Amino acid sequence: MFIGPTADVIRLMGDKVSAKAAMKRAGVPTVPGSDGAIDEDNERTLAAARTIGYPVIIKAAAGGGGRGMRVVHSEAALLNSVYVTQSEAKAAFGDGTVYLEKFLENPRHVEIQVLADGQGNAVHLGDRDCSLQRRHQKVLEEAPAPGIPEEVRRAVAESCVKACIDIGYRGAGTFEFLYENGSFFFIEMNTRVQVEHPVTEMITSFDIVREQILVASGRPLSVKQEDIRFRGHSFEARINAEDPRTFAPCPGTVRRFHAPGGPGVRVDSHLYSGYTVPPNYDSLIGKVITWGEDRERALLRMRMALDEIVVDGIRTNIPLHQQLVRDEAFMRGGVNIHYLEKKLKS
Ligand code: MV4
Repeated sequence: MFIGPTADVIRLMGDKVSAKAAMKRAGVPTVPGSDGAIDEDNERTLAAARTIGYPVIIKAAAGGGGRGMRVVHSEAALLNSVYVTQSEAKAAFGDGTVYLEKFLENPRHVEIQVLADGQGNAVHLGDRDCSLQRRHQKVLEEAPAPGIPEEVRRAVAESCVKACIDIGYRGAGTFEFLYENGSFFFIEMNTRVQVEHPVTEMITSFDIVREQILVASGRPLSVKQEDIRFRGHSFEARINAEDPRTFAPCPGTVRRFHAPGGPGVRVDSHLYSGYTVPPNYDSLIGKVITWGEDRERALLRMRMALDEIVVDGIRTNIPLHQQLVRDEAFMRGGVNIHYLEKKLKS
Protein backbone atom coordinates (compact mmCIF):
# COMPACT_ATOMS: atom_id res chain seq x y z
CA MET A 1 0.00 0.00 0.00
CA PHE A 2 1.17 3.50 -0.77
CA ILE A 3 1.41 5.58 2.39
CA GLY A 4 0.59 9.18 1.66
CA PRO A 5 -1.54 11.67 -0.21
CA THR A 6 -3.69 10.58 -3.14
CA ALA A 7 -2.06 10.50 -6.59
CA ASP A 8 -4.27 13.30 -7.95
CA VAL A 9 -3.16 15.69 -5.17
CA ILE A 10 0.51 14.77 -5.63
CA ARG A 11 0.09 15.59 -9.34
CA LEU A 12 -1.70 18.84 -8.55
CA MET A 13 1.12 20.00 -6.23
CA GLY A 14 3.82 18.86 -8.67
CA ASP A 15 2.53 21.48 -11.10
CA LYS A 16 3.42 24.79 -9.39
CA VAL A 17 0.94 26.76 -11.54
CA SER A 18 -2.06 24.65 -10.54
CA ALA A 19 -0.81 24.30 -6.93
CA LYS A 20 -0.63 28.07 -6.58
CA ALA A 21 -4.04 28.56 -8.17
CA ALA A 22 -5.61 26.00 -5.82
CA MET A 23 -4.04 27.64 -2.77
CA LYS A 24 -5.06 31.12 -3.85
CA ARG A 25 -8.66 29.91 -4.31
CA ALA A 26 -8.55 28.46 -0.79
CA GLY A 27 -7.44 31.79 0.69
CA VAL A 28 -3.74 31.04 1.19
CA PRO A 29 -1.66 34.21 0.57
CA THR A 30 0.44 33.77 -2.60
CA VAL A 31 3.25 35.74 -4.25
CA PRO A 32 1.81 38.32 -6.71
CA GLY A 33 2.31 36.92 -10.20
CA SER A 34 1.00 36.01 -13.63
CA ASP A 35 -1.82 33.90 -12.14
CA GLY A 36 -1.30 31.12 -14.62
CA ALA A 37 1.14 30.05 -17.29
CA ILE A 38 2.81 32.43 -19.73
CA ASP A 39 1.45 31.95 -23.26
CA GLU A 40 2.53 32.96 -26.80
CA ASP A 41 1.07 36.47 -26.41
CA ASN A 42 4.20 38.55 -25.71
CA GLU A 43 2.21 41.73 -25.13
CA ARG A 44 0.28 39.94 -22.40
CA THR A 45 3.53 38.70 -20.83
CA LEU A 46 5.02 42.21 -20.86
CA ALA A 47 1.82 43.64 -19.39
CA ALA A 48 1.77 40.99 -16.64
CA ALA A 49 5.37 41.80 -15.63
CA ARG A 50 4.59 45.54 -15.68
CA THR A 51 1.65 44.96 -13.33
CA ILE A 52 3.75 42.80 -10.99
CA GLY A 53 6.67 45.27 -11.08
CA TYR A 54 10.38 44.45 -11.57
CA PRO A 55 12.32 42.50 -10.50
CA VAL A 56 10.26 39.46 -11.48
CA ILE A 57 11.20 35.80 -11.32
CA ILE A 58 10.35 33.30 -14.07
CA LYS A 59 9.68 29.83 -12.69
CA ALA A 60 9.10 26.48 -14.39
CA ALA A 61 5.74 24.93 -13.47
CA ALA A 62 7.44 21.52 -13.23
CA GLY A 63 10.45 22.89 -11.30
CA GLY A 64 10.95 23.23 -7.58
CA GLY A 65 13.74 23.08 -5.07
CA GLY A 66 15.50 25.90 -6.90
CA ARG A 67 15.58 24.35 -10.38
CA GLY A 68 14.22 26.17 -13.43
CA MET A 69 14.20 29.74 -12.17
CA ARG A 70 15.47 33.04 -13.61
CA VAL A 71 15.36 36.56 -12.17
CA VAL A 72 14.66 39.47 -14.53
CA HIS A 73 15.40 43.08 -13.60
CA SER A 74 14.15 44.96 -16.67
CA GLU A 75 11.56 44.81 -19.41
CA ALA A 76 14.32 44.70 -22.02
CA ALA A 77 15.44 41.29 -20.75
CA LEU A 78 12.03 39.73 -20.13
CA LEU A 79 11.01 37.99 -23.35
CA ASN A 80 14.42 36.47 -24.03
CA SER A 81 14.62 35.21 -20.43
CA VAL A 82 11.15 33.68 -20.74
CA TYR A 83 12.25 31.90 -23.90
CA VAL A 84 15.47 30.56 -22.32
CA THR A 85 13.67 29.41 -19.17
CA GLN A 86 10.99 27.65 -21.24
CA SER A 87 13.66 25.85 -23.30
CA GLU A 88 15.58 24.77 -20.19
CA ALA A 89 12.38 23.61 -18.50
CA LYS A 90 11.35 21.61 -21.55
CA ALA A 91 14.78 19.93 -21.64
CA ALA A 92 15.00 19.30 -17.87
CA PHE A 93 11.40 18.38 -16.99
CA GLY A 94 9.77 17.62 -20.34
CA ASP A 95 7.40 20.54 -19.68
CA GLY A 96 8.23 24.06 -20.83
CA THR A 97 5.43 25.75 -18.89
CA VAL A 98 6.62 28.84 -16.99
CA TYR A 99 4.97 31.55 -14.89
CA LEU A 100 5.92 34.89 -13.39
CA GLU A 101 6.17 36.09 -9.81
CA LYS A 102 7.31 39.22 -8.05
CA PHE A 103 10.93 38.50 -7.03
CA LEU A 104 11.28 38.90 -3.26
CA GLU A 105 14.82 40.06 -2.56
CA ASN A 106 15.40 39.11 1.07
CA PRO A 107 12.75 36.69 2.29
CA ARG A 108 12.91 34.04 4.96
CA HIS A 109 11.83 30.46 4.20
CA VAL A 110 9.07 29.61 6.64
CA GLU A 111 6.90 26.52 6.26
CA ILE A 112 3.73 25.20 7.89
CA GLN A 113 3.32 21.51 8.84
CA VAL A 114 -0.12 20.04 8.28
CA LEU A 115 -1.83 16.69 8.78
CA ALA A 116 -5.12 15.76 7.14
CA ASP A 117 -7.24 12.65 6.77
CA GLY A 118 -9.07 13.35 3.50
CA GLN A 119 -12.33 12.97 5.45
CA GLY A 120 -12.84 16.65 6.20
CA ASN A 121 -10.37 16.90 9.09
CA ALA A 122 -7.09 18.79 9.07
CA VAL A 123 -4.77 20.36 11.65
CA HIS A 124 -1.59 22.40 11.54
CA LEU A 125 1.44 21.73 13.74
CA GLY A 126 2.85 25.23 13.51
CA ASP A 127 5.76 26.60 11.53
CA ARG A 128 9.48 26.05 10.94
CA ASP A 129 12.17 28.44 9.78
CA CYS A 130 14.46 26.83 7.19
CA SER A 131 16.22 29.95 5.95
CA LEU A 132 19.74 28.67 6.69
CA GLN A 133 20.49 26.88 3.45
CA ARG A 134 23.23 26.53 0.87
CA ARG A 135 22.43 25.81 -2.78
CA HIS A 136 18.86 24.91 -1.83
CA GLN A 137 20.05 22.37 0.75
CA LYS A 138 18.78 23.15 4.23
CA VAL A 139 21.48 23.15 6.90
CA LEU A 140 20.01 24.19 10.27
CA GLU A 141 16.27 24.51 10.95
CA GLU A 142 14.17 25.62 13.88
CA ALA A 143 10.63 25.72 15.19
CA PRO A 144 8.86 27.98 15.72
CA ALA A 145 10.10 30.60 13.25
CA PRO A 146 11.41 33.42 15.47
CA GLY A 147 9.95 36.92 15.63
CA ILE A 148 6.67 36.41 13.78
CA PRO A 149 3.61 38.21 15.24
CA GLU A 150 1.28 35.58 16.74
CA GLU A 151 -1.70 36.96 14.81
CA VAL A 152 0.12 36.61 11.45
CA ARG A 153 1.38 33.15 12.42
CA ARG A 154 -2.10 31.92 13.33
CA ALA A 155 -3.76 33.39 10.22
CA VAL A 156 -1.38 31.73 7.75
CA ALA A 157 -1.55 28.37 9.54
CA GLU A 158 -5.36 28.48 9.55
CA SER A 159 -5.36 29.26 5.82
CA CYS A 160 -3.30 26.08 5.26
CA VAL A 161 -5.77 23.99 7.26
CA LYS A 162 -8.64 25.34 5.19
CA ALA A 163 -6.74 24.61 1.97
CA CYS A 164 -6.18 20.99 3.06
CA ILE A 165 -9.90 20.53 3.51
CA ASP A 166 -10.71 22.33 0.24
CA ILE A 167 -8.40 20.10 -1.85
CA GLY A 168 -9.24 16.90 0.08
CA TYR A 169 -5.64 16.48 1.24
CA ARG A 170 -4.68 13.26 3.06
CA GLY A 171 -1.42 12.70 4.88
CA ALA A 172 1.38 14.85 6.25
CA GLY A 173 2.22 17.90 4.18
CA THR A 174 4.19 21.12 4.24
CA PHE A 175 3.18 24.50 2.86
CA GLU A 176 6.31 26.45 1.87
CA PHE A 177 6.21 30.21 2.20
CA LEU A 178 8.48 33.14 1.68
CA TYR A 179 8.16 35.57 4.59
CA GLU A 180 9.17 39.18 4.03
CA ASN A 181 8.21 42.45 5.79
CA GLY A 182 5.65 40.76 8.01
CA SER A 183 3.77 38.92 5.24
CA PHE A 184 3.59 35.30 4.09
CA PHE A 185 3.61 34.29 0.41
CA PHE A 186 2.91 30.67 -0.59
CA ILE A 187 5.34 29.17 -3.13
CA GLU A 188 5.07 25.36 -3.07
CA MET A 189 3.57 22.43 -1.22
CA ASN A 190 5.54 19.31 -0.27
CA THR A 191 3.33 16.22 -0.19
CA ARG A 192 5.53 14.17 2.17
CA VAL A 193 7.23 14.02 5.55
CA GLN A 194 10.35 16.18 5.37
CA VAL A 195 13.82 15.83 6.86
CA GLU A 196 13.15 18.69 9.31
CA HIS A 197 9.89 17.27 10.77
CA PRO A 198 11.56 16.48 14.14
CA VAL A 199 11.68 20.14 15.23
CA THR A 200 7.89 20.18 14.95
CA GLU A 201 7.61 16.89 16.86
CA MET A 202 9.76 18.38 19.63
CA ILE A 203 7.58 21.47 20.17
CA THR A 204 4.27 19.59 19.85
CA SER A 205 5.13 16.16 21.38
CA PHE A 206 3.23 14.77 18.40
CA ASP A 207 4.42 11.77 16.34
CA ILE A 208 4.04 12.95 12.73
CA VAL A 209 5.16 9.68 11.12
CA ARG A 210 2.77 7.57 13.21
CA GLU A 211 -0.16 9.82 12.37
CA GLN A 212 0.76 9.81 8.68
CA ILE A 213 0.61 6.02 8.63
CA LEU A 214 -2.71 6.01 10.50
CA VAL A 215 -4.46 8.48 8.16
CA ALA A 216 -3.03 6.69 5.11
CA SER A 217 -4.62 3.46 6.34
CA GLY A 218 -8.00 5.20 6.39
CA ARG A 219 -8.30 6.29 10.02
CA PRO A 220 -9.68 9.70 10.82
CA LEU A 221 -7.21 12.17 12.39
CA SER A 222 -6.62 11.28 16.04
CA VAL A 223 -6.43 14.91 17.16
CA LYS A 224 -8.30 18.18 16.92
CA GLN A 225 -6.55 21.53 16.59
CA GLU A 226 -7.24 22.44 20.22
CA ASP A 227 -5.47 19.22 21.36
CA ILE A 228 -2.22 20.47 19.85
CA ARG A 229 -0.16 22.45 22.34
CA PHE A 230 3.03 24.26 21.43
CA ARG A 231 5.80 24.30 23.97
CA GLY A 232 9.34 25.66 23.79
CA HIS A 233 11.72 25.82 20.87
CA SER A 234 13.68 23.30 18.80
CA PHE A 235 16.67 23.25 16.45
CA GLU A 236 17.88 20.61 13.99
CA ALA A 237 21.47 20.45 12.71
CA ARG A 238 21.80 18.31 9.59
CA ILE A 239 25.05 16.35 9.80
CA ASN A 240 26.53 15.77 6.34
CA ALA A 241 29.49 13.65 5.25
CA GLU A 242 31.14 16.44 3.30
CA ASP A 243 34.30 18.49 3.09
CA PRO A 244 33.93 21.49 5.41
CA ARG A 245 35.58 23.80 2.84
CA THR A 246 34.44 22.53 -0.60
CA PHE A 247 31.21 20.82 0.49
CA ALA A 248 32.12 17.86 -1.73
CA PRO A 249 30.60 14.58 -0.46
CA CYS A 250 33.07 12.62 1.70
CA PRO A 251 32.06 8.98 1.97
CA GLY A 252 34.28 6.57 3.93
CA THR A 253 34.46 4.59 7.14
CA VAL A 254 33.52 6.15 10.46
CA ARG A 255 36.26 5.20 12.91
CA ARG A 256 34.53 6.45 16.05
CA PHE A 257 30.95 7.60 16.54
CA HIS A 258 29.58 9.08 19.72
CA ALA A 259 26.03 10.45 19.83
CA PRO A 260 25.33 13.37 22.16
CA GLY A 261 22.64 12.86 24.78
CA GLY A 262 20.91 14.26 27.83
CA PRO A 263 17.58 16.02 28.37
CA GLY A 264 16.20 17.79 25.29
CA VAL A 265 18.66 16.14 22.90
CA ARG A 266 17.52 13.78 20.11
CA VAL A 267 19.74 12.15 17.51
CA ASP A 268 18.25 10.58 14.37
CA SER A 269 21.04 8.63 12.70
CA HIS A 270 22.05 5.19 11.50
CA LEU A 271 25.76 5.78 12.29
CA TYR A 272 27.92 3.52 14.45
CA SER A 273 31.67 3.11 14.95
CA GLY A 274 32.94 1.14 11.95
CA TYR A 275 30.04 2.14 9.64
CA THR A 276 30.97 2.92 6.05
CA VAL A 277 29.17 5.86 4.42
CA PRO A 278 28.54 4.70 0.84
CA PRO A 279 29.16 7.10 -2.07
CA ASN A 280 25.81 6.44 -3.75
CA TYR A 281 23.49 8.60 -1.72
CA ASP A 282 22.81 12.05 -0.33
CA SER A 283 25.51 13.12 2.16
CA LEU A 284 23.06 13.40 5.10
CA ILE A 285 24.25 10.99 7.81
CA GLY A 286 22.42 12.22 10.89
CA LYS A 287 20.36 14.88 12.55
CA VAL A 288 21.03 16.45 15.94
CA ILE A 289 17.82 17.87 17.35
CA THR A 290 17.49 19.85 20.58
CA TRP A 291 14.60 21.23 22.59
CA GLY A 292 14.48 23.94 25.23
CA GLU A 293 11.86 25.96 27.13
CA ASP A 294 12.83 28.92 24.95
CA ARG A 295 15.03 29.62 21.91
CA GLU A 296 18.09 30.51 23.94
CA ARG A 297 17.99 27.30 25.97
CA ALA A 298 17.38 25.15 22.88
CA LEU A 299 20.37 26.83 21.25
CA LEU A 300 22.57 26.30 24.33
CA ARG A 301 21.70 22.61 24.23
CA MET A 302 22.56 22.50 20.53
CA ARG A 303 25.93 24.11 21.29
CA MET A 304 26.67 21.47 23.91
CA ALA A 305 25.42 18.62 21.70
CA LEU A 306 27.67 19.77 18.84
CA ASP A 307 30.64 19.93 21.20
CA GLU A 308 29.86 16.40 22.41
CA ILE A 309 29.22 14.61 19.10
CA VAL A 310 32.14 12.60 17.68
CA VAL A 311 32.28 11.48 14.04
CA ASP A 312 35.91 10.48 13.38
CA GLY A 313 37.39 9.03 10.20
CA ILE A 314 35.35 11.07 7.70
CA ARG A 315 34.97 14.79 7.11
CA THR A 316 31.67 16.36 8.17
CA ASN A 317 29.97 19.73 8.43
CA ILE A 318 30.04 19.62 12.25
CA PRO A 319 32.61 22.49 12.36
CA LEU A 320 30.21 24.62 10.28
CA HIS A 321 27.39 23.95 12.75
CA GLN A 322 29.68 24.79 15.69
CA GLN A 323 30.30 28.18 14.02
CA LEU A 324 26.65 28.80 13.20
CA VAL A 325 25.39 28.28 16.74
CA ARG A 326 27.82 31.02 17.84
CA ASP A 327 27.00 33.40 14.97
CA GLU A 328 25.65 36.70 16.34
CA ALA A 329 23.00 37.29 13.65
CA PHE A 330 21.79 33.70 13.89
CA MET A 331 21.69 33.98 17.68
CA ARG A 332 19.45 37.07 17.35
CA GLY A 333 17.16 35.06 15.02
CA GLY A 334 15.35 35.75 11.77
CA VAL A 335 18.18 35.71 9.20
CA ASN A 336 17.07 35.45 5.54
CA ILE A 337 17.67 32.81 2.85
CA HIS A 338 20.87 34.52 1.65
CA TYR A 339 22.55 34.80 5.03
CA LEU A 340 24.50 31.52 5.07
CA GLU A 341 25.87 31.79 1.52
CA LYS A 342 26.97 35.40 2.18
CA LYS A 343 28.63 34.36 5.45
CA LEU A 344 30.48 31.50 3.69
CA LYS A 345 31.83 33.92 1.07
CA SER A 346 33.20 36.36 3.65
C1 MV4 B 1 11.45 32.77 -4.90
C2 MV4 B 1 12.44 33.64 -4.39
C3 MV4 B 1 12.17 34.99 -4.42
N1 MV4 B 1 11.01 35.46 -4.95
N2 MV4 B 1 10.31 33.28 -5.40
C4 MV4 B 1 13.99 28.76 -4.53
C5 MV4 B 1 13.54 27.36 -4.41
C6 MV4 B 1 12.10 27.33 -4.69
N3 MV4 B 1 11.44 26.47 -3.75
C7 MV4 B 1 11.63 28.75 -4.60
N4 MV4 B 1 12.82 29.54 -4.47
C8 MV4 B 1 12.75 30.90 -4.40
N5 MV4 B 1 11.60 31.45 -4.89
C9 MV4 B 1 10.11 34.59 -5.42
N6 MV4 B 1 8.97 35.07 -5.92
C10 MV4 B 1 13.60 33.09 -3.86
C11 MV4 B 1 13.76 31.70 -3.88
C12 MV4 B 1 14.97 31.21 -3.28
C13 MV4 B 1 14.93 30.46 -2.10
C14 MV4 B 1 13.72 30.11 -1.48
C15 MV4 B 1 13.69 29.35 -0.33
C16 MV4 B 1 14.89 28.94 0.26
C17 MV4 B 1 16.08 29.27 -0.33
C18 MV4 B 1 16.12 30.03 -1.50
C19 MV4 B 1 17.34 30.36 -2.08
C20 MV4 B 1 17.37 31.09 -3.23
C21 MV4 B 1 16.19 31.51 -3.84
